[in-house]
Amino acid sequence: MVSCRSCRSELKLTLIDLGSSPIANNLIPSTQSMEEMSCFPLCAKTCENCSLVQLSEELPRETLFRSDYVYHSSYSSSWLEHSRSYVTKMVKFLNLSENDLVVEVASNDGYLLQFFADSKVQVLGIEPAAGVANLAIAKNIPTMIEFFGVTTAKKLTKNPKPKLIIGNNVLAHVPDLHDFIEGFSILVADEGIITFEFPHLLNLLKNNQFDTIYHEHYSYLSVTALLPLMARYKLKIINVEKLPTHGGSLRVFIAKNESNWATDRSVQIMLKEEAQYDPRNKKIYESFQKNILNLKSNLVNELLRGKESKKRIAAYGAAAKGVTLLNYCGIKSDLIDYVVDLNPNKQGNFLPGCQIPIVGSDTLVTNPPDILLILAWNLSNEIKSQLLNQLNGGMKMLRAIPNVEYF
Ligand code: DWN
Repeated sequence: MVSCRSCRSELKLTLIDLGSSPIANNLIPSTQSMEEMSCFPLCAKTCENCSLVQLSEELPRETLFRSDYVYHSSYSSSWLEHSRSYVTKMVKFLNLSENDLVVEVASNDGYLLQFFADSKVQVLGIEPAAGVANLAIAKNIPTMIEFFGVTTAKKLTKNPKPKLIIGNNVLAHVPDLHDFIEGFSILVADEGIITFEFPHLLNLLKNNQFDTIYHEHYSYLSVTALLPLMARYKLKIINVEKLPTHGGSLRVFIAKNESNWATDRSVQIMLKEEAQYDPRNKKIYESFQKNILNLKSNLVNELLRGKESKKRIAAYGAAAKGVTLLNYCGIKSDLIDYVVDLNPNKQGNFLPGCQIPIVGSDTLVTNPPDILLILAWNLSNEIKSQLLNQLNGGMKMLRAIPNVEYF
């Protein structure tokens, strides 16, 4: 990419260059496989015009969201709870009933739409990764297996227009933002609402969340960058909510410009807050780069110290962000024996690049570590509550984000 995927300005400013890294969710079945060899540049640039942060190189979406896509939304109980409470809120807010249609784009395994279906609201999922989409279909969640954009939106114009369209953690995953947003503007009812949730760039910058930079995430989002993109398709952001999920996310509410929905003051408040941490500001991006280098050296030194004093070290959560962290820091299976993940589709594989085997939680009992590096730091509380026995037995939990520390 030489130009911004939103405003098309030339991209000159580097926020951070993480070298090259393998595709985070393409786990490898064996350390000998050819796929293990493939690494691609991982460099985030900032658009000096519209402030959108984005990867400088773009991999084809078909390479990333394959039929065997391993991220299943239903493996976190706190994420399911978050989804359930959103549904309760939206059913009340929009007075949704069996006559209304709710569409979710990137509906994964039906983790969210199942709660709307329980409330008797009509639902439709759109999900390109066939494996997870078929799990939703098996739960009776009607799901179209395709990438969303103008073509899909036009196919659906014969249906009643959805009163609500949802895009949770999908905006970052879209190479062609114009086609995607135009699709929403075609599909949504005149007085309908669109909600998007996405990890907030502000937290990435403030809390050193550089590990959320990987090829699947083409963009890193803020209200500042989204406003002009929405305006181009006659859409307005009417409300912004802060969420604790994924290390601090935003939920934005969007409506048609010509609708009766009024814009809440939360939008202006957020723009002011973002201006304090603008990625175009030299002071901000230079200190971010310095922090990431410090973090790398602190983490490697801490693990080496552990190894020297004969501690057994393992990791928890074969999260996509863990692949960025470990590969950027050059941490491999010589330092970390294994990584635990509850998702059976991940177990038996290896993290790409660093070649660490993924195992089930029983290994924590059969081969207990002294130090457990939590890669899914966004789910720390949920994970900690499962590991009380091991923690009482002396195991220590370590995290790298926002800083390297035991907790
Ligand atoms: O945008 C994305 C975000 C929203 O989710 C995707 N591109 C992919 C994914 O990112 P991630 O892989 O970094 O997500 P998580 O949710 O941090 O992954 C956590 C991993 O840990 C999952 O594989 C499930 C696993 N897990 C576990 O083994 N035991 C999770 C919990 C809560 C547990 O108790």
